[in-house]
Amino acid sequence: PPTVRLEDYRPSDHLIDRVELDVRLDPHDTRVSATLALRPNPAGRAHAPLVLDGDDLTLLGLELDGQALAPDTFRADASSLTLHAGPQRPFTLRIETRLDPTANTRLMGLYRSNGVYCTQCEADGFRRITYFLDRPDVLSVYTTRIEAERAAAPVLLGNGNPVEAGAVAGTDRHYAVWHDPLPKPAYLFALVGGRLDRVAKGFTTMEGRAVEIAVYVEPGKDDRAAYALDAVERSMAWDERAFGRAYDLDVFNVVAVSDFNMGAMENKGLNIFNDKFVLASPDTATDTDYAAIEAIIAHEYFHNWSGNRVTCRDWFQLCLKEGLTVFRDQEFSSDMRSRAVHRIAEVRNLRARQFPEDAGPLAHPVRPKRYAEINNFYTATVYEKGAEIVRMLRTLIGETAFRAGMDRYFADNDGTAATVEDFLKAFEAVTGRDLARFAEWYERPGTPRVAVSGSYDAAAKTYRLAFRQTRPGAGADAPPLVIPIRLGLVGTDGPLIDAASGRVEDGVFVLDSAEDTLIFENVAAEPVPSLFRGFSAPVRVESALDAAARLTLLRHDPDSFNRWEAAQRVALGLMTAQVRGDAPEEAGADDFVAALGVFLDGEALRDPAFAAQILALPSEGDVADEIGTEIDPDAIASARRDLRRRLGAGLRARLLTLREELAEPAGTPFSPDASAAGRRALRNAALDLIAAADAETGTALAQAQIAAATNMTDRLAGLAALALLPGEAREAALTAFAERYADEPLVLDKWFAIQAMIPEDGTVARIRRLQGHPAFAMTNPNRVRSLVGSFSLANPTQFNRADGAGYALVAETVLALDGTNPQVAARLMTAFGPWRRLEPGRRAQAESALRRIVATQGLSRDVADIGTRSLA
Ligand code: DPP
Ligand code: ZN
Repeated sequence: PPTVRLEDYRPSDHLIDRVELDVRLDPHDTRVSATLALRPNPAGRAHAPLVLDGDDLTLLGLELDGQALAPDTFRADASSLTLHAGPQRPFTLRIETRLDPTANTRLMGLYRSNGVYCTQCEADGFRRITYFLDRPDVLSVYTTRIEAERAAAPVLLGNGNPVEAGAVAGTDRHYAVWHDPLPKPAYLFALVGGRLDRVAKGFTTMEGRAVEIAVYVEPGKDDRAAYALDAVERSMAWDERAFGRAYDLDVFNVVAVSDFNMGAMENKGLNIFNDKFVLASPDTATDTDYAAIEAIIAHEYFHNWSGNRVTCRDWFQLCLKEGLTVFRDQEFSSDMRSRAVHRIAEVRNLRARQFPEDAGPLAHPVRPKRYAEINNFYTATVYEKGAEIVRMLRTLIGETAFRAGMDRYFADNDGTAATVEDFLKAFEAVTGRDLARFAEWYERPGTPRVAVSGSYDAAAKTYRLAFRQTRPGAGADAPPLVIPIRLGLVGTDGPLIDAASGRVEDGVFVLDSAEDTLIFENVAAEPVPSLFRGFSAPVRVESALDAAARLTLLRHDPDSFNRWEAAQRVALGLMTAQVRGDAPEEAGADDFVAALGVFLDGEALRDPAFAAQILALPSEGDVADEIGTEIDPDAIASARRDLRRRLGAGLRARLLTLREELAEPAGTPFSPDASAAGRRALRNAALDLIAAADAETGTALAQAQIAAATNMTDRLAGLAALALLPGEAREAALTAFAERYADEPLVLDKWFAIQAMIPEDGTVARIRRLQGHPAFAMTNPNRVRSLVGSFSLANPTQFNRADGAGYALVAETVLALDGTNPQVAARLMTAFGPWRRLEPGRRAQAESALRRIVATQGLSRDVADIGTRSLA
């Protein structure tokens, strides 16, 4: 496939100032009339032909300034429309196309989801609606008239503000006209038509604008929309407070649809969501779901400024809006919930998804330099590492300067399509700093390593910390990165060490050379260094701290993140030692159990959410990532099982008591807030460990919890605990759950996922059976991700079965899906990413599955691209 390169960027030869769309919706014969006000771009080439993008389009009519075009003046096919000589003056082009939304299984462009007409245009779906300059640096003002049969689509929504609506005389059809006054790229276009229920509330912006916020859901589900509606309101208020950003239209609409490739989409004034991230009720949504809804509602809303008002010049700049907006939604969630606990969740996610990506064949810079298929670059690297870069920038320049820089960025780039350079320029302007070297973070793939060693001089009362940074695959001449290291010293017996080093400012040391040494003066006793507090940079830290020193940090570090990190490192050390067959760390494990016991006694009830994080061991993936090569997932799973068993046995009495203490008194009304969720999380973390050590008690507790559950979090945690305990009880609970939620696809997704994650030999066969379940559908991305995605990403022993049966299952699914929905197929395939790090037998099996996919005729560009890069 042709490769697009960053260095080849040039401005469009033409601009489109205004777009008037007339869309007559019909299940199979939708007509789109697009009137485009075009003109030559002064920054483009003169006399260039006009080449409009198309994808799978049927052209019905074409007029230039009201005149039908002579056949020899243009060429049109399914994927482009070329005017051989575009006029050297402003002109109007009217294009009529025909679409079949029902046949659109790719879920890009205009399609139907459960009978609802909806659109998805990012990154390049608008060209599936009409021929267009489908690139993010062409900004236009849109007016959209939508027409449909009234009974089939009583609700008609577009971008911007509603202008007019009415009946189409003499028919059973009606129409609505929407106008979006703010110029936008085509990828932010959207429309919706369907039977939908609505919940709404008013909001007055800090500028005094009255806004009507509405959430639209499938009929009968309006009682599940309240939380999303509330999250929109809180997001609007927060963006005013935290970033001075006010909403800019009279209405803000959110629509939930059941078939959606991504989580959600930030179309101007009309966000379209995967219903999984809107619908919530205590009986159907877990605390994790509530938190995800809050975060994604916020994310899409925040795009209104970071993405829409200031958009991207080209798709290489995707992190400009995504990394920044993830950072913004993380800050929002931190303010709504517990900052420390949220930071832990962010880092868990980064390590689970981005670190492996960055260590494998699909690694790419946060700002990629080339792509064959842009849809494959909506990655953890662009999003999550992109957010970490913004966070580091704030750490480097401080909160006040950061806010000033953000204000400057919005002011200087409002209404334009910007670049990463424009972003950094704003911060250079307000700080007077040169950020050229910091910008290196955007340019190179790979997770940097920072090795740190400390030495104490008792006579001189000095403590030296030596740092050395390296980057995987970077040549000797690669410039060092600018790495902010938030740090401090902790005394072994508790009190903080108040030592000074002139090079630590506000707790932050900036490592900007390959090697450097910090010297602390007046250090009364040997300290334990607390490094990268709050995970101040997305690096791997190598330090020789022993378990005792780490347990000191668990006890005494004032930085919560590093307390958690210390416990994680000790657990990782114990598990990797077992996997490598190093001397069995009996004593080490006992010390760990004892330290957790002390921790629980002192703090479990004070901050249950944090305690739940401390109890949750690093995942099998974390252990694999730590080991790095010749990975044997069975050995890792067994080491992790052993450690969980040991914790469960050693802490049993405490965990049982905690479960009692944390139980909600009967009749307590459900609250999804962070503190109630934290109590449930700890109670369920306790259940998990108890069951790991004692199947009988675990079964009884889980069954009782399911029977008494008043919310999905507890019910599902009970089921998840049982899922790890083979036998009758598990199968009976699974059956009962499926019966109870037979009509709830989103809940059955959890049921699919729980079964897909069972770490037993029978799981591949179970999944094949479930693929025939009436609730499963290959056409629905949520179903596929729940059943097959959960398997490939969260069941390491079974996906990586030594006999290759797990790989075969996923490969088959990728191929089965590729013809209908290549985007989701390609995403599923990324699970093969770490294949080279496996032990030789599995590596060969994974490689042959990949090669089978790649050798298949007629692959989509999406899957071919992932396949080629994975094998490169
Ligand atoms: N809708 C996706 C997101 O918000 C892509 N823009 O991240
Ligand atoms: Zn986004």
